[in-house]
Amino acid sequence: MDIETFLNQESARAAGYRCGFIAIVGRPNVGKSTLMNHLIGQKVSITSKKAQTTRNRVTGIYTDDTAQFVFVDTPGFQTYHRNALNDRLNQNVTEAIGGVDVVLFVIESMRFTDADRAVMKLLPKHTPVILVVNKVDKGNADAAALNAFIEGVRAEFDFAGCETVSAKHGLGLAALMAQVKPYLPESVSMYPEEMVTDRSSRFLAGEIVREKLFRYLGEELPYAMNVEVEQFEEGDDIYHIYIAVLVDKENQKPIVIGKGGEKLKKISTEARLDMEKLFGCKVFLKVWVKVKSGWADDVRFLRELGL
Ligand SMILES: Nc1nc2c(ncn2[C@@H]2O[C@H](COP(=O)(O)OP(=O)(O)OP(=O)(O)O)[C@@H](O)[C@H]2O)c(=O)[nH]1
Ligand SMILES: [Mg+2]
Repeated sequence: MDIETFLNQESARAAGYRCGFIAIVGRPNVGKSTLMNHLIGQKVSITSKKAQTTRNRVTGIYTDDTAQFVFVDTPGFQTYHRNALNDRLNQNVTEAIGGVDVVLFVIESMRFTDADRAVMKLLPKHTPVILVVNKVDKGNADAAALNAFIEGVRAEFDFAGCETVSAKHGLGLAALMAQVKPYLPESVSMYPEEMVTDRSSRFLAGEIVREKLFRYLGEELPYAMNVEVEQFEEGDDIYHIYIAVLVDKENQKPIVIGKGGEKLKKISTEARLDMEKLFGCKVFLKVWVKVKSGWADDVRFLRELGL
């Protein structure tokens, strides 16, 4: 093949290539982060049974020969409790909806609540919105009931399309991608092919620990906590990562640490395994608990526990 033919072929390919942004929105706990992770085939956004697991916008990038999909996972839109944290979360969502090419509005199969409706009212009028009915694996309805449910929701907003999926089990995801693709603008890719998120490894490491706190602590506690990645060193074949769990009150510390350090050990072991999978190398991880004010005491406390 001569160079001219080659260049013509290349520009023809570039001409058909698509690349764009897709926001994933919905009330807390409908499965937005699970959906994004399964769409891109990598776990970059944390998930749990508890509402408001996602606190920050996280992108997930999927690239193939024909298109690059840049998904933006958002915190579950809060409609009831007004406080500073929720205001910030909601602002994040509104901003995310602003600059994208497509919006995925995620709801749960057979459940359309006032909170869902409140989010729906904020959906953009001039950007295509696809209704994603998630968790169909729960099998809580026959086909006729599910269709009637979907018709009801579609009557309330002018959706560009609809797809029933199970994010958790990967059902309907290829069809959803196919629905999204025509709405992405023709453009060359914006991110390198191998990139799966625009978030740093350091940020993702902190998020993974936060996920384990959400999964292994009781109802209220994880909301009152934060994590701080104090050190993050990328070696050639091992990463050294030091993360502090910040709690408000002294009496919360033993709950995170658990009897004989059991709970903290479980949290850090699981976090380390997830990190090794995500970063593709060995990880040395140290997690400890810190009351925001009294960090010197913590060292003593952990020593007493033999950690
Ligand atoms: N059965 C079933 N469960 C699912 C499915 N998708 C998500 N879940 C579960 O729903 C819960 C919430 O999932 P997340 O992905 O964290 O939900 P989210 O919408 O990101 O939640 P926030 O970030 O808190 O707004 C988790 O326990 C998931 O395992 C699904 O397709 N089927
Ligand atoms: Mg989430």
